[in-house]
Amino acid sequence: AETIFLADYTPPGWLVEDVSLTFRLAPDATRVLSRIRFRPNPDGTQDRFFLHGEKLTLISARIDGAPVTPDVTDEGLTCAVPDGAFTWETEVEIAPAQNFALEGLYMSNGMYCTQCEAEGFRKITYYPDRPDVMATFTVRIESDLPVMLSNGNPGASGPGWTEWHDPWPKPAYLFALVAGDLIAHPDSFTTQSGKDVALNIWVRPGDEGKCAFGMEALKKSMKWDEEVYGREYDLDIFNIVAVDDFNMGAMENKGLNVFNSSCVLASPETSTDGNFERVEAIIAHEYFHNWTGNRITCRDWFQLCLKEGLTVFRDSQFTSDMRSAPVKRISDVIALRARQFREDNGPLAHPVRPESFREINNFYTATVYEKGAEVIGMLKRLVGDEAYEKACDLYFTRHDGQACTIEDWLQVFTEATGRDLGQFKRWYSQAGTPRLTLRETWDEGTLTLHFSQRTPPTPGQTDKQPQVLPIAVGLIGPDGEEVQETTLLEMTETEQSFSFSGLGARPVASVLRGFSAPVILQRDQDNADRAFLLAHDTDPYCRWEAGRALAKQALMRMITDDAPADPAYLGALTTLLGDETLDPAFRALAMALPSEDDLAQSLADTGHVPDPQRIWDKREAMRDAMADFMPDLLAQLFDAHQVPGRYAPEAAPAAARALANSALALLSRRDGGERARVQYAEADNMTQQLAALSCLLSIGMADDALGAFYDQWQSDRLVIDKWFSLQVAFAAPDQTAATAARLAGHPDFDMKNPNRFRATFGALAASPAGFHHASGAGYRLLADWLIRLDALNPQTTARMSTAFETWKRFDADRQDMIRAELERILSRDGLSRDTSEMITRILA
Ligand code: DPP
Ligand code: ZN
Repeated sequence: AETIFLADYTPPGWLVEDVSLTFRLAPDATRVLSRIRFRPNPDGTQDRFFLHGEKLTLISARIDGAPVTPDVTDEGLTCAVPDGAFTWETEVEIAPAQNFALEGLYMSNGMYCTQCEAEGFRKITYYPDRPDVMATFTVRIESDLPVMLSNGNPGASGPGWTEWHDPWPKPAYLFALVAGDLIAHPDSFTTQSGKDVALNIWVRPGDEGKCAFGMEALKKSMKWDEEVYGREYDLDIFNIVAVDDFNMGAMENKGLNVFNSSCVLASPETSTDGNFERVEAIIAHEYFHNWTGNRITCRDWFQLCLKEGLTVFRDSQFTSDMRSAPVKRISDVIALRARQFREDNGPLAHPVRPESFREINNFYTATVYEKGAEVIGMLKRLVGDEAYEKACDLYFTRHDGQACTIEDWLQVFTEATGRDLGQFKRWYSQAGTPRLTLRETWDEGTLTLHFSQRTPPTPGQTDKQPQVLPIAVGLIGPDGEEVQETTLLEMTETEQSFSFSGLGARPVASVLRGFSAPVILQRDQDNADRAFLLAHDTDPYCRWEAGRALAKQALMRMITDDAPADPAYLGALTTLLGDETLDPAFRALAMALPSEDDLAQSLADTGHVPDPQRIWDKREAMRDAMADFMPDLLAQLFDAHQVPGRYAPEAAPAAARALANSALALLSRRDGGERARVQYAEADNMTQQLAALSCLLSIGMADDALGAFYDQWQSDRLVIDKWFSLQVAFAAPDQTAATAARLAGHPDFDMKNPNRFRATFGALAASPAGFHHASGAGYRLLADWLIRLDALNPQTTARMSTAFETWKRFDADRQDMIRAELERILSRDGLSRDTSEMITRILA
């Protein structure tokens, strides 16, 4: 298939007035009848009438009631059509039970379900499947299943049929249909203007007890969007459905969100604190799409960040308001570095708004989502909160009901603020992570910060222009008092200096506060200044970052010079951990070491060839050193942060558990697993149970607990996913691949279920020492399974092929082995467009 370019965009030749669909559901032969009213688009040309359609059996087609014979190919059909408006009708047949790609209409445990973003609707019927064609939909579903749902408001129904009508024009990617034997967890919400909205979370029988938390999250999200963005819900009903087989996290279909069950179901017994937080965030994310995505959608798929970057930014604001803002910010930075920086610094680097693709599913990336959200955050920081609100209001009023571009989004900011955003726009077009270098000079009461910025070349982009960098800075005096509050420096040049004068004694600069721009800050700072900031910085992100820099420095020296664990780092950490004024969640974050992947990247950046096994060994050695250095403090932290009483998933008790369990992980290295065994036996919630199991696994003493865990939870799919992934994650590096291979032979392994596949092979890919083991077993195993999965589910296969994206960091032997595996995958007959695009880009 050919490459599609942003520059080639042309408006659709015909627009759709409205659509009526009838579904006669049957697993192997579903009939879909469509009635679509087309009219010529005055802004387009009517030279060729083309409708997308894939894997459809065309039964009949009519124009204004008269049969026609279109030209049908693998990708769609063309047909001679009359001038002016006309009504198009087709009947097609599809086989949802044979659809393992999980795009279009498919089946999951006997339930019918759809996924149409980005281009799944064309597997349901012939249609102009592009987001700039928006229409109202009326849907009739015929089946003998008790529950039949679609977008919008419910219409008439009778025995064996139900109708739905969605009054809001939408693109086809927001279409959804669900039918099955489902149970509702019902509730309601009254909007700010007094409209009652019926709410339901629909689940399979047996999962009813896992809906209450998601429902509360939904109501909080609805209220928050009214209060913070002035956005009210616009239908009589909002349905969420949990489905076990799903490629992504969730999908914001108008009025009928479909969720991977792992992102909506939650109960104290089966879900961890992390799961609860994730459910809350994803429910909010999908709900917020109702305005940023649905009411205002994307003109074309190159504009994906228009809805995703903005909606991720909105859900992070929501989480910050519901929980701890500093902890959310630090967690987001960790995730950004782990996923987006990795992508931005490898062969898959692409701009936030890509300019070409072969398969759009491959661009649902950390860059589009997370860097896209960072770009919104920078914009808000640069224009200020008030102007941000004004610009958003203008966006919502001006573009309601439209399919928009990044230009439309930036234009409302230009108008609201009078700012020229020309240079800022580079954040959307230039790939790669800027390196921001800082040098400081001090001269008689004046501190000058000399910055320079440079973005390394990325595929297809060799020359980079300077970007607008908002750099938040504060100054801390030698006595630990802040002498300069946070101020925003705006860097626009390649090199630029900023001075602070009238200072008594030389302060320590706290730079990039709140992680004010998604850059890699390179700063020659000595450990004394880092320790000082760790002790005194008023900005939680910079404070955490100072500790991380100390830890990283210490680990790098252990890896490159065989240095012992740095006592200065251990001492500074001990002081921080013992500071009872600090949020336990913050302390838990401070205790976590830089990841293996992070260290590998830093080693590669500084001219070393990372050895994954050595990185693993030295991180283990550091954790042993931590356990040895502060045994009493750890025991005290563990005891003092036990949470009595009934489990609650709120931020405060979760923070206490996070700190206690971080302490437990280190304590277990010295107590033979004694505390973990007690905790495992007494746990009445999954957070405590899983933390204890992890500790036992990490010291190789989990055999009994693993068996007991399986016996206890074998009927709970989501918990058994954890059982699969933990065993791989905690295997010794020389056992990782063998463990994943063994689990893939377990009767509960089902490659058709993306969650189970990811639990097993995602965990392999996320264990660098095991995946990159010198034997090459990890590479071979993953390649074998990617080849198998590609025949069924290209989207998940392509996503998981990113496991190989860091390959050029490693030594020649590893590179040779990886290249051989990638070429083996690429040489397969019938390899999907998704996977072939990814492997080709990774190899390039
Ligand atoms: N649009 C979805 C989301 O990010 C992904 N398919 O919410
Ligand atoms: Zn989204």
